[in-house]
Amino acid sequence: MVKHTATSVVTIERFIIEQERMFPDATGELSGILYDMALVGKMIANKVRSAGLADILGATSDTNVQGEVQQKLDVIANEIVVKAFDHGGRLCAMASEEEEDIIHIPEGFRPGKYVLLFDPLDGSSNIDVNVPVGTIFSVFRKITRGSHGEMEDLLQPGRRQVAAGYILYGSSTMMVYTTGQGAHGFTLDPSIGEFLLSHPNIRIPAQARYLSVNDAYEQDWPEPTRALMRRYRGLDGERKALNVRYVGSLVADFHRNLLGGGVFCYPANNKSPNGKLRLLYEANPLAFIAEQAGGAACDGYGSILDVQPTELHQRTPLYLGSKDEVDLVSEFPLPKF
Ligand code: AHM
Ligand code: MG
Repeated sequence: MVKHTATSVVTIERFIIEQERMFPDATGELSGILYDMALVGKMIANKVRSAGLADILGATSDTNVQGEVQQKLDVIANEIVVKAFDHGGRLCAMASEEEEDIIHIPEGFRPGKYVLLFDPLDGSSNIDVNVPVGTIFSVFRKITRGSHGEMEDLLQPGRRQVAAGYILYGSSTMMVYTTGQGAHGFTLDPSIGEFLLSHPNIRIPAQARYLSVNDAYEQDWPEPTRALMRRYRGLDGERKALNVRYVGSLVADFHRNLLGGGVFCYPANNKSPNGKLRLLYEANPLAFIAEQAGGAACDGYGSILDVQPTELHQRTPLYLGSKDEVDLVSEFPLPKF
């Protein structure tokens, strides 16, 4: 028998297998979803890396050299995810920020016992200016009885997620995920095409350094939101100011605050009474990771993970990151619009 010597190089595959072994009844299906997500991450990373080359390589405005209509990267990323998951036998339904309706598993393929919700390329308006973007995903166990997935399976409170994570296409490509056993980060080594464990058991620093908010909306915020932001900025004399950092790509903003300590805010405002971000594709998965890393997430009224969704593309105000900063929100009575 081959004896493995101890090594500090842990591939994502090995890590997933070792986590699965802690659950003797595990069937390996959830592990399979995580591997497939890592593969999807590599495929989308590949597309994102060459995004700026599309014009140079002979494409005209809408049509490429083969006469095919050029697709936008978020549409390509969406197809990559759907094709990677629709035939694997692990999912019974999907929902994507890019698609209006529930995505069913095609006829002829065995449906599995999980559902996947995802934002294939979040922050995609940043692609044109070479700013990091990300893929976000959320997995639930099916709760209805039939073999096919239904809307009810997709509309579950975030507290019931069995896995969630994101892939950040930044200066390096990273995948961060949780299955409820801590949040773990892996960095893609492009020379070997493997995600390697680089950030085991991430803990968000309790001492926050950053505030991420788009204060161009300040004129539309209600007074309690303005007061909360003044507190974060140290303008009311109650505390030291946080540094403001806002990329405009949620995954990048969240990732920085997860590693460095901070709070991301997308408050409700007079013009967008539920903010902008989507509960199912953005807020829930990042809230699960934040909590697993010792942080928190709320919508201004309660925990994000306790919200019962009513529709697929539901928006939610979002305060996400270091626990003390998120808890501070409850001291400011934000009105419901
Ligand atoms: P998208 O899903 O259409 O890409 O929009 C989501 C993005 C987030 O990544 C980011 O946090 C937010 O939109 C920024 O919005 P704004 O420009 O209003 O500050
Ligand atoms: Mg998005």
